[in-house]
Amino acid sequence: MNQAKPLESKGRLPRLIRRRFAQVEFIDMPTNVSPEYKKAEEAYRQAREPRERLDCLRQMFRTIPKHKGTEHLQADIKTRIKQLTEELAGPKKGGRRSGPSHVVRPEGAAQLCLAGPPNAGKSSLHARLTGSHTDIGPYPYTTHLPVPGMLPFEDIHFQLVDLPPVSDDFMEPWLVNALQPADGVLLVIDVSDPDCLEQVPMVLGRLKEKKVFLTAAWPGLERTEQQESDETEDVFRLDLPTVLIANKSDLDPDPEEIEILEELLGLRFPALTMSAKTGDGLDALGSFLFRALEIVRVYTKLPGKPADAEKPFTVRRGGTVLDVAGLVHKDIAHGLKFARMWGAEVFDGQRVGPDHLVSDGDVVELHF
Ligand SMILES: Nc1nc2c(ncn2[C@@H]2O[C@H](COP(=O)(O)OP(=O)(O)OP(=O)(O)O)[C@@H](O)[C@H]2O)c(=O)[nH]1
Ligand SMILES: [Mg+2]
Repeated sequence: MNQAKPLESKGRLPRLIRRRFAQVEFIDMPTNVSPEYKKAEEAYRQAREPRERLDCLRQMFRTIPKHKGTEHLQADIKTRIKQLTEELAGPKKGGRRSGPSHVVRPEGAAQLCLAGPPNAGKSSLHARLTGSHTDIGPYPYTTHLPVPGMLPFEDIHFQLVDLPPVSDDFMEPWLVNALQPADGVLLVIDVSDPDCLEQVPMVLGRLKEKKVFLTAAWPGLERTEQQESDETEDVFRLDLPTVLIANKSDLDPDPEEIEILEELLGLRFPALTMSAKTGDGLDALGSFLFRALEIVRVYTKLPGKPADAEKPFTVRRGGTVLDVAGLVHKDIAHGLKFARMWGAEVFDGQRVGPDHLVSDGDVVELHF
């Protein structure tokens, strides 16, 4: 079974994790919104596919109470419906519409987007890490469209999406949409370029204008920053855990450079130093992502047969037997009665219910 399908549980868990870190209340929410609206909003938070998000937005617009107190929100919802509709329609080519072109459907254990200033080496890293043929050029603005690729790590893959740059002068209007399904961001900088001191705050600022917040809060890492407690939970706010990738270390091999840079910028992102040219430091990315995203691999088996040791299904810490069943097939999840499990936290063949939490390396036999 292909492991690159964990859409259902990925849709839920990262947002749960985001909410765990948000620790905030709906304090600016108009008090008289209907339960239908709240339900639509919750569905929007969990939706990852553009079409699903559009349906949720329409439902939000239908159910939001139409009065003065919600005018801003109504306008915001309308704008997003318009943007997403256009995005889904794709470019008009001779009257024929060609579908969504800028949002990459998540595959593998998690989706990570490469973002950063022009010419930092995003595409060079993407090509080396995933074997993709994304365009690389010695000049800025080489990349124009998202390019997906898979980074292998042990027996799983992470999906890396190469993106066009963010600069003071220009940012593709669809770039923030492309970030919506991501589980995290690789913020790539050219560590040998003194301009990166201005570029990092510029990138953060431009994304923040569009309500995308790059944070140091990876679920599997110790928390290093306090979420701004006066922030209200805006349904359109997107918090993305971010790792700073200090690329081109071959041109500036001072190992302390990145710490100094973070100190100067007042940043707390975890950082990895790499060179797309020499390949130095590239190996560290897979294990970092595995740990920081708390990926849990689960191997399935049929009664009386050995486990499929080749291709695990992946969930996040906090995922259950039912989540795994959902990845195998939605009918199996619906009809799931119990599972037998083998692993570190259970005795061999233990019978467990659908809500039982899974741990990395568990083997499950689903009974439905
Ligand atoms: N020395 C050195 N050069 C690099 C490294 N990574 C990328 N480059 C060079 O930097 C230039 C830009 O590389 P790209 O990978 O196209 O950069 P990008 O960030 O994708 O650029 P845009 O798509 O324009 O945003 C190219 O000339 C690469 O060969 C590196 O680690 N070391
Ligand atoms: Mg590029």
